[in-house]
Amino acid sequence: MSIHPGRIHTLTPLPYTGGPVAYWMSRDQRADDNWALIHARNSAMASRASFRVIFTLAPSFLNATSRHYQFMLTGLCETERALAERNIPMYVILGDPAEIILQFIRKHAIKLLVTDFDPIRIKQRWCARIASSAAIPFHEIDAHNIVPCRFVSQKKEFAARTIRPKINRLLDSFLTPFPKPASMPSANMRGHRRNNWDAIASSRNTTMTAPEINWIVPGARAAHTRLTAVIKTTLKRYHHDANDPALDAASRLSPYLHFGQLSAQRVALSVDTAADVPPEAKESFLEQLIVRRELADNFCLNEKHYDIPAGFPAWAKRTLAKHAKDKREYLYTYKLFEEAKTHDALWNAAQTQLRREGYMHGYMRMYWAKKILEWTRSPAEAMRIAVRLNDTWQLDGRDPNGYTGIAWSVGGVHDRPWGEHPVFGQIRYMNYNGCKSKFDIAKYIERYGAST
Ligand code: FO1
Repeated sequence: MSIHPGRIHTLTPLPYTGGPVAYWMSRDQRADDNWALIHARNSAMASRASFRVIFTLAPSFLNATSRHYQFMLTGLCETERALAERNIPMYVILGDPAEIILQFIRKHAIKLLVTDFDPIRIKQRWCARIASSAAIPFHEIDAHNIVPCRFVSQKKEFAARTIRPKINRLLDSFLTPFPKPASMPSANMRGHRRNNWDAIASSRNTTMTAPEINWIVPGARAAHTRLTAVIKTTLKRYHHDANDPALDAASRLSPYLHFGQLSAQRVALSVDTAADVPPEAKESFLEQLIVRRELADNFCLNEKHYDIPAGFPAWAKRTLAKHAKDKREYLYTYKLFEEAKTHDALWNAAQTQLRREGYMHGYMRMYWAKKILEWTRSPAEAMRIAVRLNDTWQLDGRDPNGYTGIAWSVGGVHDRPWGEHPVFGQIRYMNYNGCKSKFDIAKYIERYGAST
């Protein structure tokens, strides 16, 4: 079964007339439920050609630390095993991704290159460099979104309410079951040696053993186990509890989704068919999973300044400029923020959860980012600090969801003007007392208060 043409974005418009195929895996780091892999494998099978998967491990990646590499590499190691069971060799090669891919194409006489879709600029640049040098067909497949990002809208969407109907109209065409996994002929594995994961891990000064973050187990299998558990337990009350940091009832699937160890489409299919879950719980969950995440990809693809104030809407730029000279009651450096040393116990608790778990509850992410706006000299400095903290400490950092969430909090992206406040202007305001009325902040502070 071929994939929906709406998922295919042709980066190099040359015809594929047979010959070795390579899938350059990057965002969607899984063997199952992966449209990019399915497209590449189908193309190879149709012309009885060889098929290889390659992951290029860049020297560094947007402030990623050992906790991210430990999580990602453990997942990639599991994916290598799952692919090998289907006679699909997976190469993990260290170095500059564009250089590695161009060498790989030459070495294996690759005649079709497939990669997965990722709107963040570093990836778009890697693809542009390869597309300008490799004279072979090069396809980018959206394996991350249920409704492909480039298909659902060709412009920067204003808000969830403008993209939601466009997504909903197309869900029936795209929220479809995945084809059964198919194996390549055993000859396809000929001569392939497994990757040396200890050497790869030590290149990141991490190990493949002790999990740095112990509330979550990396990898596709663990992702499915967690999804099943969420559907059996917290999903039922998602519409009531998900927004309450003290209850901690969110799915916590975001690290699996970020590293592509779990497919959002698989999650949606499972939630859709879940028994005895109230429709409003499903709807509220799918709104976050589908509309919010696809809006984030739309923003990062269509707004090149997605992580600086230049990407804010005009009304937000105006109101923030009007309040640029407002007195800041508190001013903190990156270090004081990072070490959770502000005057605000609730903010410090959120930052401590972030340090300790590599995760922060969605509601607290908004408060956390908005206070950085309030306690820094300018929105530009606030964005620099929030993005850097998010990329350095969140397991699911370095992701369109993170950049867009921060731009929403600090710069009113996808939001509207609210009542006027010092520093914020008409950017939606949040404060300690507002949180106090929303949830049991004493419980949250008590859990994370003692900063480690
Ligand atoms: N993708 C790659 O293709 N190569 C890498 O070396 C790489 C490292 C990496 C480290 C941390 C992290 O959070 C993501 C990383 N990714 C890498 C990209 C990731 O898979 C996602 O595609 C993007 O971060 C999401 O847009």
